[in-house]
Amino acid sequence: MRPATEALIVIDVQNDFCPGGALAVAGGDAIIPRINGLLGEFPVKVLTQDWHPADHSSFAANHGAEAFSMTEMAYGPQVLWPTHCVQGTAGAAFHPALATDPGDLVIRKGFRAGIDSYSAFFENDRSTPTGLEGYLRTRGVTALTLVGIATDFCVAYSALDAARLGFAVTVLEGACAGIDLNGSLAEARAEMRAAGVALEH
Ligand code: VGL
Ligand code: ZN
Repeated sequence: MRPATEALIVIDVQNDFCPGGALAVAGGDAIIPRINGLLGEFPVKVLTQDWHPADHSSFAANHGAEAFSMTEMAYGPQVLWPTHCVQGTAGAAFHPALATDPGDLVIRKGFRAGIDSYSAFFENDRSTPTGLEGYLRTRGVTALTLVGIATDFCVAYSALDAARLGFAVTVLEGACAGIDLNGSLAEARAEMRAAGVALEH
């Protein structure tokens, strides 16, 4: 067992991000057995869930736009995604192979229609908090290991925010799956490295 100061953060292992889902990420389901094993090693375990209302502003269909095109939001550029992880749908549920019972906390994000939320810590304006920082700090956590989907979006944004907040951050890339949209994976890895995030396999 890892020390009491270490938390595992499992990002968005949901049906829509796995093969067959609305925003399927290649290999999204293949990482699940490893994650299930890791859940037994950490004293603090948090699962996140992307959780959008049907009228969410990150959905291309709500703009009459092509999926994976770009738009400009008040907080900066935003990818327009296929409709995914709509609250209460099967696509938003955790993948059935994921062992969710060991989780201490499920944190939902992206529930405000007007703003996307990749990070487990802040909305995409990088300032509206989800509350996860307070949860981790009040439990005495100082070091985080991040796994899940997608390496270059929700995992990377979470890792960068966590590093900025002063947590020691490791991303286990072998337990992550990436989207890789227009070089986003290489860019995310470079940004994480520059921020002092440890990229391990
Ligand atoms: C994610 C795109 C849209 C993710 C969530 O979990 O990385 N990506 N919503
Ligand atoms: Zn989303």
